[in-house]
Amino acid sequence: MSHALCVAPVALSPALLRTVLRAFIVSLAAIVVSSSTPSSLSAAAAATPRHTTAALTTEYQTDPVGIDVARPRLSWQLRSDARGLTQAAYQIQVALGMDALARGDLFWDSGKIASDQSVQVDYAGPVLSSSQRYIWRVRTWNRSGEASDWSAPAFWEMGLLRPSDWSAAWITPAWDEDTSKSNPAPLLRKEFAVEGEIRDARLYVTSLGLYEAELNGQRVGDAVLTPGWTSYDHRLVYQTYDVTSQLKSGANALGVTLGNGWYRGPLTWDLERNTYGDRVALLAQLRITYADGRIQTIASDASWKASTGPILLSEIYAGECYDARLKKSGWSQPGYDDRDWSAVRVLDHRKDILVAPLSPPMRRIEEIKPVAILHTPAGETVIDFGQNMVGWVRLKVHGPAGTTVTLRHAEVLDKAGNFYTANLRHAAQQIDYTLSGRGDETFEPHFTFQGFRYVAVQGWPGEPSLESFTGIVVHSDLPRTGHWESSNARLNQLQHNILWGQKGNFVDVPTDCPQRDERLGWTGDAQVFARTAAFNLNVVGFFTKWLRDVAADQKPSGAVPFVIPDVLSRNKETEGSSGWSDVATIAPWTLYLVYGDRRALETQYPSMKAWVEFIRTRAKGDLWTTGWHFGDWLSYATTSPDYPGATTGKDLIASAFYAHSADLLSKAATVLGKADDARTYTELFERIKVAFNREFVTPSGRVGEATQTAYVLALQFDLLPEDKRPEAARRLAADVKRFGNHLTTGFLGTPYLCRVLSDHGQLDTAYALLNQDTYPSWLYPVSQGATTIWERWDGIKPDGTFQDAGMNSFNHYAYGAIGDWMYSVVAGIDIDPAAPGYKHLLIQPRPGGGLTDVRARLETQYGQVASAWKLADGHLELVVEIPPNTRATIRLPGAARMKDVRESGQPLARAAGITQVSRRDDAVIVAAGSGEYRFTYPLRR
Ligand code: RAM
Repeated sequence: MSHALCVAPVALSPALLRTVLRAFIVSLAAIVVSSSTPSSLSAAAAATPRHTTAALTTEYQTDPVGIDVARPRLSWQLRSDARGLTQAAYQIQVALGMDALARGDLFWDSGKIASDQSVQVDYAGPVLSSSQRYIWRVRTWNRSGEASDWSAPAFWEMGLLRPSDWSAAWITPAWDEDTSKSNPAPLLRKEFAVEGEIRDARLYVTSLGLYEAELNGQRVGDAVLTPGWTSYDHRLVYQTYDVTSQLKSGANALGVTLGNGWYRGPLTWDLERNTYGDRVALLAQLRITYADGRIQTIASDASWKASTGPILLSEIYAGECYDARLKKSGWSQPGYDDRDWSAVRVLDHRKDILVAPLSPPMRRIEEIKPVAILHTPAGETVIDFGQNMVGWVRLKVHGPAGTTVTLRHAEVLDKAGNFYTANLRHAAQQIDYTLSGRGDETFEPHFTFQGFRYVAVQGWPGEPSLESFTGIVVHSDLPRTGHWESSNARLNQLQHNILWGQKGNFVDVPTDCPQRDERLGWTGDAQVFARTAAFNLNVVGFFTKWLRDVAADQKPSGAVPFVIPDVLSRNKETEGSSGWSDVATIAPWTLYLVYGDRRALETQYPSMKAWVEFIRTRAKGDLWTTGWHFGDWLSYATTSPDYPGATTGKDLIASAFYAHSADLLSKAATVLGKADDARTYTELFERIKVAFNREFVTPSGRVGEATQTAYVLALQFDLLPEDKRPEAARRLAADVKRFGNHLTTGFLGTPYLCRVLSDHGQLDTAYALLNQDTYPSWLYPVSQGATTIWERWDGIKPDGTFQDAGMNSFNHYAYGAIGDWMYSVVAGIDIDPAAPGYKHLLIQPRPGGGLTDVRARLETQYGQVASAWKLADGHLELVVEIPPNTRATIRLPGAARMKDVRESGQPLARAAGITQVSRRDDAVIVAAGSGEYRFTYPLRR
């Protein structure tokens, strides 16, 4: 077996405002006003409970250290056991220390503000200073005028706000390198003395390339693959660590290992090196504040020393080659003899691009124990982790010095049960670990990650056992917010696969895939998945950060590149592609809907507008019929002469997205109070619609080539006149049925397929698609044992062979966009665009598809929302949880008469927290305040 890596690095090589929703709200309002039998139950709601104020966050984070937002937004939650709690007023106090807060020596006091706003309240005090910590607390008043106690104090701490705050210099090892190949990872070190009692200490640090810092032999922080990936030409993130407890009096040492990462390691299928620069470098600044107020700064400068260590090669795609015999024991501790180390040199590089993180860093999130050791027909020893995962393997090994253990990583075994790596293309995903021979050795790689379920082991000293291997799951540390479960095990597996597709690809950047020589921030994939992503994990910081990179990499023409960070058309022109570049409008609007984040919308607005204006320069007669587009990527294709496949015309797709982006821009302009723009883009949207109908819609209601995606886009983007919608939906449903309840959609049509059907009276067809388990369908991969979402509907074909190895990822979240429908329609947790961020909730489950039990919950900024329904003996039970300071409109499906409905065993009229009840079609509609409600009723036959 050859250890190619060690010897010669191989040629490593939102959804939008929905028509129906709107119609629903409008008609609901009408019903509440006009219904002949409205029950006004406000008396029951008037009793207001005692409450507390808790869960304080600043810029969505708990006690963040090192932020650079000039006016941080403060949020809190109200808590109470009783129903119907809303906030009537709040007061925020900020002080420069705990003692000052206790003394009432305040930096800012908002005073009592009459407002029900409890999330994203702008700090409005004096200007904030670099490195300063601000302690804050809040109290709230309910509608009865009762105040909560003050919350427990929370804090935020500012990072380095100005380039001039950095006294550190960029440094790189002084030696020359052949940058046409991978080089060993450099170690940089510096000793310094601490004299006096330390109050606190912070390390501000970043790198060109990746870094891992150590203080006195101990790792700094638990983030990995820092500083993450941004549009490095314009924005480079630095991290701030509280290292107070890692320092000691007397001699100390700081050591940093640098890796190539995305900065200069091989990237894309062309394995291009040195994308952003050809030298790795460090920028580090340690700020020690002594008890007596003195400040000492230890900064990267020409006095540092450099050497190399055990990491001979570490690249994102290629893996790592580590020789433990080369470890420099004690190198990041004081007293280490570095006389033979090289000098460093100062590198000229910008500091005005440094920004504090907006998104949590990547971390080791969980550990997976392997389930089996396999011996393949080809004679390989393969560890099966039972889950397609992303991260790396921690191995524990004991053996003679110089033994090299090789781990290769793969997502699947082939039909014969052999290890299969062809779909990785040039990504070697290989770890070579050479033992030091000193006792039990534990190893994890450093500047790389792998996408895998199976690991082939070679060179193991003796027999490997399962205990020797642990899968370390790595991704951006985004809090889990959503849970979805049902009575159907296969749908639960689908939900699991969606979540794992997200875990595997939310690696600081939303990537298409985590395993082959790609792993790029494909805009189309991110666009289609954003809304689903926001159910599973809290992605607000993650997308806010990435959208800044979208804007940063947007071309002067307004065109948005295919991938962000843009490594495909960096320094080149590009036109973007419909459905991909529209991420510039769709994602900010999604953040606004899901998190009510007006600031993200405001920040992105110029980018949104530039994108729409770019299309305008390319459009002809209000249709976008020029340029090159990906189209409905990977839609159903066949060689059957009878049915050519589901190819939707690119002119139609591009024009539909042009309309949609103009529509979202006009909505954003309205929210932001830009009246002129709102008018301009509403008119543009209307004109595109007219042109779209003229060009693509026949008098009898056929849209384009009558593909599923054509109907889906036309309906979802609100392009058809009202009288044509039912017919379009009917034709769509008929097409689905004609193909035996199969979908034929690709990346662009799939996300909205079920939504459009259920919104337009075709719920049964939507469920038939969801339950389908033969190709093409969501459950087909599940039936093949998938543990993540596949790139293609038939990554593994029914005969067990694989799709084209050139493009066959088994961890590609795009088709997981069905998750949105599972949460918002099946479980029924939906957003009112007029009160975004779940301030006004729409709970409107749509039972069907043979399901008898569905439970979903979502952690919002206000607290937990839950919707769980059960069907038994012709009765429905719906348990709903509404967080404090929000209200909900709850639709009880299939409830014919108000008087049949019980809430916690009581008639509705007696239920606390319920303010209004009305009836519409086959449902009873309940308006409620916060609290948990248990509705039961017989279903209409
Ligand atoms: C593939 C990517 C991605 C898709 C593009 C068009 O290479 O994997 O998913 O958006 O092509």
